[in-house]
Amino acid sequence: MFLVMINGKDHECSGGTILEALRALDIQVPTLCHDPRILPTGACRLCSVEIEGQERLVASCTTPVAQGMRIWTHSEKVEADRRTNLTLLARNYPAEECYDEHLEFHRYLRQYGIDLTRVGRIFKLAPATDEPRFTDFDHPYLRVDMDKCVHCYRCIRICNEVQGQFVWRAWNRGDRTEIRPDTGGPLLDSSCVSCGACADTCPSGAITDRLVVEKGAPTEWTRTTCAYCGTGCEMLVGTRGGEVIVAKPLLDAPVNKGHLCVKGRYAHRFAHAKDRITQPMIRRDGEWHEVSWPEVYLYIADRLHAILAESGPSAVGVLGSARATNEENYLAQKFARVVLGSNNIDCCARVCHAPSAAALKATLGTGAATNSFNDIEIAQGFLVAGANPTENHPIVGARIKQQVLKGAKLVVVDPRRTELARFADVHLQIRPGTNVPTFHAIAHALIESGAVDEEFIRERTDDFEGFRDFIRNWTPERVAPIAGVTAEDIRKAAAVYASVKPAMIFHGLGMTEHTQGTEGVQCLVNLALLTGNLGKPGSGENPLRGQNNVQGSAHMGCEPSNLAGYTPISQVADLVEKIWKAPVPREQGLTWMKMLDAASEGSLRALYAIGYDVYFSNPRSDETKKALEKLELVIVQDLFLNETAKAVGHVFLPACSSYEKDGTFMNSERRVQRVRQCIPLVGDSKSDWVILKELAATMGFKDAFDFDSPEAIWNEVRQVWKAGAGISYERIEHNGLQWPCLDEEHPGTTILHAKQFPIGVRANFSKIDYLPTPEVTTDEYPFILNTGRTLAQFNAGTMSMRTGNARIRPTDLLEMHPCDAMLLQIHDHEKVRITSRYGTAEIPVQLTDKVRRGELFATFHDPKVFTNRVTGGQRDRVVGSPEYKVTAVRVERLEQAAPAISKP
Ligand SMILES: Nc1nc2c(c(=O)[nH]1)N[C@H]1C(S)=C(S)[C@@H](COP(=O)(O)OP(=O)(O)OC[C@H]3O[C@@H](n4cnc5c(=O)[nH]c(N)nc54)[C@H](O)[C@@H]3O)O[C@H]1N2
Ligand SMILES: Nc1nc2c(c(=O)[nH]1)N[C@H]1C(S)=C(S)[C@@H](COP(=O)(O)OP(=O)(O)OC[C@H]3O[C@@H](n4cnc5c(=O)[nH]c(N)nc54)[C@H](O)[C@@H]3O)O[C@H]1N2
Ligand SMILES: [Mo]
Repeated sequence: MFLVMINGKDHECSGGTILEALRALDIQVPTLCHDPRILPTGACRLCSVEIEGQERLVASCTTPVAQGMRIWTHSEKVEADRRTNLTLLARNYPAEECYDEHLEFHRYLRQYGIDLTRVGRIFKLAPATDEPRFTDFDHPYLRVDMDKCVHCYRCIRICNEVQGQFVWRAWNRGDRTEIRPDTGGPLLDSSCVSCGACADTCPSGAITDRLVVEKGAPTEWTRTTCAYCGTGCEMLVGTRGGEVIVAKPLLDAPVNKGHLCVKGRYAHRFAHAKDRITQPMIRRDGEWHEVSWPEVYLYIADRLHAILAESGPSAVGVLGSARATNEENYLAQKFARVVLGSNNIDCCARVCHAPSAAALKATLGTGAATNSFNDIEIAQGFLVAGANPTENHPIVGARIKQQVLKGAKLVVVDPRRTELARFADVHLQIRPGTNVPTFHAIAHALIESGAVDEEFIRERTDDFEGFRDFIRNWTPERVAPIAGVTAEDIRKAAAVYASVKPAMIFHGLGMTEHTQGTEGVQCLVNLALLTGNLGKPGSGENPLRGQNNVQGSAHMGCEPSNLAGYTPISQVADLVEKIWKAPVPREQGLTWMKMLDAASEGSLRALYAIGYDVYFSNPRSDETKKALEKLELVIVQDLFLNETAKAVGHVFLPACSSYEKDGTFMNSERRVQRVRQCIPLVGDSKSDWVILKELAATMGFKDAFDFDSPEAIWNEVRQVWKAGAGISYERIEHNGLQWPCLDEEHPGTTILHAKQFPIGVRANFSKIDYLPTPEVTTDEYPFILNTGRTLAQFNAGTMSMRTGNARIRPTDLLEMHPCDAMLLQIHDHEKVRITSRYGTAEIPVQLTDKVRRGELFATFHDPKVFTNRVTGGQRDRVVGSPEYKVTAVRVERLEQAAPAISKP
C-alpha cells in the first residue's frame, strides 16, 4: 500500500499507475488515448496531472504511483494544459459536427468549453495534402470518416493488441499522418475481420457502428450471452424500439474480456428478418397453412398419439437444439422420455463433438474440456489440432494469438494453413483422416527423446510400459508417408509441445468428424498424459465446442443413453423418477444417425426436430432426404422455414430467438451463463420451453411440465444433476459458474482432474490401431474434399445469411490449390461442379495455397450450394458421428461438355 496525497487529501492506494489509482478512488480525469484493454501510451496528454516537486506535468496513465506522492488532478495549470491539448486535437475536426454524448471527445469539448467553429478559424492548418481523408461508408457494419480522427491511435492499438489483426496503419508522417486499413482502400478489401473493436474504442466518431448512425443509438442495454458459438461471450445488447441495434462486449466478462467477433457484435438482424415465421403452420396437400397455437398442439397430439398407439415409443424421435437454452433442452428430453416414453432423443452434438465427450469420458472420466479459457494466458505452449479458432471461436483464437505473439510456442496440426498455422512454430499439414498415426508418432517421439513427465506418468497413469511397447512401432518414419509430412517435422512438433510447460491442447472437428474421431481424441489425450499437462493451470485437453449451447444440450440429457449431467440412465433413473413422478424408459434409445436409419427402414415414423436443420446439415443429403420423406410426421421448431421444413416438414412451430428469451447456456469450458430477454417476442412466436410445456399439457402431462419460468426448470435440473446443484440463477447474475459446482458454497471448477480423475487416481493410455477410412480417392474421384467453416457464416446459415455478414461472405467457396486449378483450367471464383460417390453440388472456387494439392476445402453454409449433397456416409466407429472431413470427389468445369476427369 502506498500513502499518497491527492488534491489535498490523503489516500491509500495499492499501486499501479496514477490513473488506475485515481479511477479506483473515483476521481475523474479526462483520457482520450486510454482504454483498459490496451497498453497505455501517454500520447494524448489529457490525463496529465501535476505532481509536487516535478516541474512538468506527467501523464497519469503511464506514471506509476509512488509513496508520498502529492498529486493535483485539476489545478489551474493542469486544466489549462488540457484545454490547450484539446484545442489542438480539435483544430481539424469538422466544425459542423453535432454533439454526441456517447463520444468521449465531444463530452470533453463541451466540458472544457471548446467551440469547434472558433477553433477551426484560429488553428486550422492548411491541409498537408490534397488527398481527402479516408472514408468508408460501404461496409455493412462499420462507418469510417477519418475527418473525425484525433490520432489517439486506439483503433490501431486495439486491432493489434486485442484482436491481433494489424489492420489499421498510420500512413505518412507528421501533419500528413492518416489512419487507413492495411490495403489503403475499403475495409472489405483489407484483412479486417469486422470484429468492431475499433468502433468500440474510437472516442471521436471517426469509426462508428453503421446501424447506430442509421437507426439511432440504443436506448436500453441488456446483459446476455452470445447465441452463436460455444465460446460463450457475455455482452450488452443495445436495443431501441424493440429492435436489436448493436452489441457491446463486457469488460468484466471472463471469457471475452471486452471483446466480441463479427457475429456476436453485429450479426443479429435475423431476429427482425421479413421471412421469419411467427405463426404456427400445418402443411396440407403441399401447402403451408397458418393455424393457431391450440390448433397446432391438438393436431400434433392426435398424430403422435396415433403413432404411439400403433407402433409404440420406438417409432418417434426428438432432437433437442444446441441453439436453445439448457432449460429448453432439459424439457425436450423430458418430453421425449415422459410424454412419448422414448429414449430416442439426441441433438447435434452427435454430428459434432460427441466423439470428444466419449473420448474424454472414457480416458479421464469427464466428457468435457479439462481447463478454462483463462488458462490461455498461463499456457506457455499450445497444440491446436483440427481446429480453426480465429474463425470459429474468434475470441479464443484472438487470445491464443496474443499469447503466441508474446512468445508462447504453437504447434498446429491441420491439413490447411489456417490463420493460426501462420503463427505456428510447426505446422503439421497432415492428410485428412490421419490423426491417429500422427499423434502416435508424436507420442513415439516424446518417449524416444525422453521429453515425458516421468513423475506424472508414475503417479497419475497406469501401464506406461504397455503403452511404450505399443508405440514403439509408430515411428515418425513409418507415419510420415501416411500423413504426408516429414518425420523431422513430427519430431519437431513433439519437441515444441514438450519444450514448454504448461502447454494446452485445443481440438476441433478436424479430430472428431472422422471414422476414428473418438479414437483420434483419445490419442491426443495420450500426449497430455505423457507430458503431465493435465490437472494444472495452463494445460489440459480442450475441445472447442460448437454452438452456443451444444455442450448444454447433450448435458441436459438430449442423449439416448444419458440423463441430465451426462449420466448413464441406469445410474440415475431411480432418482429422476422420484423427481419426475413418472417412469424413465430403460430401453436403449436411438442416436440421431440410428434414427435416420430407422426412418429409412420404416420403423421410425415421427420426428420432432427442435432448432436443428437436419436435412441441410447432415451428410449425404440425398439419402437423408429419402429417409426423412418416409416419415409420416416431421415437426420443425425453428425461427425460419429451414431446409428441413421446406423439404419434408409437416408442422412448423415458430420458436423465438435467444434475444427474446430467458435461460442459460453452457459454454465450451463448462460455464453456465445467463441469457436474458432483450426484445419482446416477435409476432406470435414462443420460447421453446413454452412450446414444449404447452404441447406436453395438450398431450396429458400438464403437471410434469408445470413450470412458470426458466428458473423453475433450472431448479429441477439442479436436483437431477448433482454436479450442477450449486449453480443457482442468483449466483450467475454475473459471469456464470463452471461445473462441477456441488453446492451453493462451491466456487465452481476451472480445472478438472487436479488431484485425481473421476475414474480414479490414474488414467490409462489408449492403444489404438489405425484403421484408414474406406473413403479413398480413385481415378474417378481423385480429390479429397474436406469441409468446415468460415468466420462470417454460421452452420446452416439461417441466421448469419440474414445479416450483413452475407455481404462479407455471400456464398460458400471451394478452396483449391492454384496448380490443380491450372491443370483443370479453372479460374478464381469460377463456379464448378463437385461430384462424389454420393451426390453433386455446384460451388465457386477460391484459389489458395492454404490447401495442399489434391485436397479441397468447402464451407457448407449456403443452401444454394448445399455442400452436403456431396459428403459421404462413413461414421465414427464409436459414437456414429459423420465423417464430414473426408470425401473423395472430382471437380468439373460447368461449361465443359464432356465431364473431364480431373487428376491432381
Ligand atoms: N464462424 C463460425 N464459427 C463457428 C461455426 C460456424 O459455422 N461458423 N460453427 C460452430 C460449430 S457447430 C462448431 S462444431 C465449431 C467447429 O469449429 P472447428 O472445429 O474449428 O471447425 P471446422 O472448420 O469444421 O474444422 C476445423 C479444422 O479441421 C481441419 N481438419 C480436417 N480434417 C482434419 C484431419 O484429419 N486432421 C486434423 N488435424 N485436422 C483436420 C480443417 O482443415 C479445419 O481447418 O465452430 C463453431 N463456430
Ligand atoms: N459438410 C459439413 N456439414 C456439417 C459440418 C461440417 O463440418 N461439414 N458440421 C456439422 C456440425 S458440427 C453441426 S453442429 C451441424 C450444425 O447444423 P444445425 O444444427 O442444423 O445448424 P445451426 O445453424 O447451428 O442451427 C440449427 C437451427 O436452429 C435454429 N435456431 C436458432 N436459435 C433457435 C432457438 O432458440 N430455438 C429454435 N427452436 N431454433 C433455433 C436456426 O434457425 C437453425 O435453423 O452441422 C453439421 N454439418
Ligand atoms: Mo458443431
